Amino acid sequence: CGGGGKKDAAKKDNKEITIGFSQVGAESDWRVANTKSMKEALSAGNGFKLSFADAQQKQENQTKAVREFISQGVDVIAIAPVTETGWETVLKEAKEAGIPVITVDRQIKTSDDSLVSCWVGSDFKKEGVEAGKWLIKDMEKKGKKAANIAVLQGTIGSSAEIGRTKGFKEGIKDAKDFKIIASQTGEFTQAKGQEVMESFLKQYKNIDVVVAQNDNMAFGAIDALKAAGKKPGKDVTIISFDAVKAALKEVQNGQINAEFECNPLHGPRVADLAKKLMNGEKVEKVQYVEEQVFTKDNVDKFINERQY
Ligand code: GYE
Repeated sequence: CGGGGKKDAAKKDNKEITIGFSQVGAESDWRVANTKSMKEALSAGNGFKLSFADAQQKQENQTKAVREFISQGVDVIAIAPVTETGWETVLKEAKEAGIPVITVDRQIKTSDDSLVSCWVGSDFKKEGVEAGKWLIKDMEKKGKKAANIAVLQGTIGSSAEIGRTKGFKEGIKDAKDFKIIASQTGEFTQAKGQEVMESFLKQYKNIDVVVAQNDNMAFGAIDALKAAGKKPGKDVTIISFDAVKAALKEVQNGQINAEFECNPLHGPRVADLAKKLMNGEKVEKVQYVEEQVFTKDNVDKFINERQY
């Protein structure tokens, strides 16, 4: 497949790749697993020297971090972007400095395709569509035609939120009596998820379904529902995204009805892309990872191998 000569040369030189990684934050279990995977794969033992920056869920911190990476003169920049937009200026600066940018997990929207070398992550819209379709089937099984749905959205403007919101609406579009009666951001955190769910429960007495756009918000919603005297998973159907181990346990014990998997283990994928870019090899511009759905019917088979 070509490029082998250069790779060997790089190995012989034993030249490490310096890489700056701007991470969203530490808002969720998913994110913590993602950070661990990135740090492990981009380690010295693997031929990397990593500068890691936690943006604490603020894009302005990411802009600063990227500028810092540029002034350090790193070989590659990796970004897990908080939001999709607002990147144009700083990405142009990286391009002018000749530093390739890999985006991972969430995506960036730019007018100029060449500002990002490649992206690897999940198909968030597909996850949302699958969740909607699953709900239609589940309600059919229960003999219910109508459903009042409350959505706990992730960080507004992040591609995970945008995709899951759009996809879910698309997934339920044929179910005329499914109504999204409430929708608000819980910022992908457990605390905010709980707070928003509490306020939903005060405002609406008739919530049949909660769609939490990540597991930590689902955990918060479960606590809020219990405090309000409701049985999560029974009185109210709970749908969630990520499928971290603690959430799979909730599927086992019936408090979450369906989990739409989102894979956080991107470290080795980014390491591979960075090495290829440095060797002048071709990389795939867009790479979606495979994921699955977990319910009580199949969760037992998978829970033990879950590392995060
Ligand atoms: O679902 C959530 C995290 O962007 C896919 O961000 C990621 C999302 C994930 O905080 O738990």
